[in-house]
Amino acid sequence: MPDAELRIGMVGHGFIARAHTAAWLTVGRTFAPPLRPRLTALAGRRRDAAREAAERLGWESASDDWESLVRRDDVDVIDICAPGDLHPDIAIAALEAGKHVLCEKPLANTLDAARSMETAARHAVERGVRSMVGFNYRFLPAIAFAKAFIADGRIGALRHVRCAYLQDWLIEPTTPMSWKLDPVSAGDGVLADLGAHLIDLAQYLSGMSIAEVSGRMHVFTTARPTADGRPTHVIAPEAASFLAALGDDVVGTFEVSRVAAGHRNSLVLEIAGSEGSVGFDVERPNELLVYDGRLAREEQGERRVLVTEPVHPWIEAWWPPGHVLGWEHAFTHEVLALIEAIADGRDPEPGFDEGLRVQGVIDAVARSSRTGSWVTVATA
Ligand code: SOE
Repeated sequence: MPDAELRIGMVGHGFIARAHTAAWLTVGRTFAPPLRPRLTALAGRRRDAAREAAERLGWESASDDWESLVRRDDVDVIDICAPGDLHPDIAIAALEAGKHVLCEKPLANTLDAARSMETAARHAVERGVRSMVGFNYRFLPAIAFAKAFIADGRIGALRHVRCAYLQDWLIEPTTPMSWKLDPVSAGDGVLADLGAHLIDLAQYLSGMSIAEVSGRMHVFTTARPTADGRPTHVIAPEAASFLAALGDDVVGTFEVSRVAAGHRNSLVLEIAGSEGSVGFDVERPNELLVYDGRLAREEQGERRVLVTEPVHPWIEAWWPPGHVLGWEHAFTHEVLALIEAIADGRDPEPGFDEGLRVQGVIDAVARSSRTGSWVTVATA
């Protein structure tokens, strides 16, 4: 293992912070990263809860003060696992303090906030300070392999992007409010949360930008109790659907929901071209469904590719073929990409510029939902 440490400060200690913590702890045991992560400090809203989480997760210190954390001389990276309304203040303060930043998706809750973060990130690069957005699904081997497969022209000229990210944790009207339902902390709700992933994957896999959208957001349960029983009537969107034009000649259909009965965390996508298609389902994360239209017609059909060979992205460092990976392994690959970029003195991908592109699409879908018309995605 290298001598040089990369000292991490994390803001937040919810379930995604737990996934990031596992990734920081695992990356050095599985790969040979040029810098060794150290879990230096954790910050949360409440000191006692932060201290309990730090003890349980293995962080060396804990506080309720992210503003001091981003200024610590013994911290090199700030890993933001807090609600979206806090992303801009934390990221900009960290970048200005010379800390590299990993920020969970979506970049922010508004287009203007995302713009300010992307500007701060661009200025920070001039001081050798790097930033990255946590679009973790890019870092599953099957998705990275699909990206190369499509880029190699294996499905021909792209025609369709068809995707859905469906959950059902809100299907009960009595499920109480949480920060993910509050438009103040979570912006456009499910469109920002789950839609951000679909938008990023569509642009990443196709290599194209979503240029125009026509969409609709919806709230089914318009009044929910707060955790202490008080009624509340302001609920961020629980479902959204939209059509999209990508580049000049590709059509897209997108659906996200938190009330899709029977779907716990079902991210399903298909990219179809003139010569074939690739399909993915996060509930089968090691598999790609490949259709090759170039085969003789009598041999054609969708086949299952098990993406666990040593030649597949990241697999060689893990286990022998067929010893499958899970949802959490993507986060280890994500932090590995950040560590290697910092060590090499280059910008990691996806950067805040990609986060801003996604935010432009979220903003356009929300505007389309309010106006009922097609909306052009803002590009800057
Ligand atoms: C991360 O993989 C993720 O998709 C989060 O971004 C969602 O918010 C969570 O509901 C499921 O996991």
